[in-house]
Amino acid sequence: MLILYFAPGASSMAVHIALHEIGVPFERRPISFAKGEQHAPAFHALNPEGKVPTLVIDGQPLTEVAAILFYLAKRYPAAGLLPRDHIEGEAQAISWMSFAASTLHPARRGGVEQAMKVYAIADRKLAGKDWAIGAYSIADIHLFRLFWRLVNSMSFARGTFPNLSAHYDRMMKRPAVQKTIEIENAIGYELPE
Ligand SMILES: N[C@@H](CCC(=O)N[C@@H](CS)C(=O)NCC(=O)O)C(=O)O
Repeated sequence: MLILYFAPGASSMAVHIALHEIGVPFERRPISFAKGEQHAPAFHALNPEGKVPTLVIDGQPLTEVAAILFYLAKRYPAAGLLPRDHIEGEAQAISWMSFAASTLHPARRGGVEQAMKVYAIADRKLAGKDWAIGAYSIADIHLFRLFWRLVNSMSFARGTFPNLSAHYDRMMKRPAVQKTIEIENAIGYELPE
């Protein structure tokens, strides 16, 4: 049994997309940031950091986008979210997700200049590729959610990130992405600036 604790538009959106890609049944538990539900003791018992995503797997909480995406890709290999029996491909996906979590995710808080600098690096890393590691994977889902947040929170000239923008358009065509956005939009976004 899988239970996803999430907030619309937050980091948890990546896990929500992956669950729709896989098509596995799961229970949704929205967390309202406006009501401060991430600080509730019952939620801290699952994730002492008080952050989403938290995925409860048969009663056991798993935190951090990269770890949850990795778990889902390995647990449900038929979804094709990681290359099979290809350790180099898996390592490339982990490399992208580490870069996403440690460099892209905190960049917005560092201001426009910092964000532009690190997203330019991501854009260069994507040059000549449809997908981050060549074939579609969890790395694309992680990358997309972060760029989606940037696009919806900072204004920059069209054409600033041609490769990321093309990747964004490719991702927006995926039914799992469309379904996630539709569900999260219906609940309502309560994200900080
Ligand atoms: N390193 C974590 C970051 C998760 C994270 O920062 N989640 C934010 C939303 S994007 C959150 O839950 N914030 C609630 C809060 O800080 O009160 C991951 O990759 O999963």
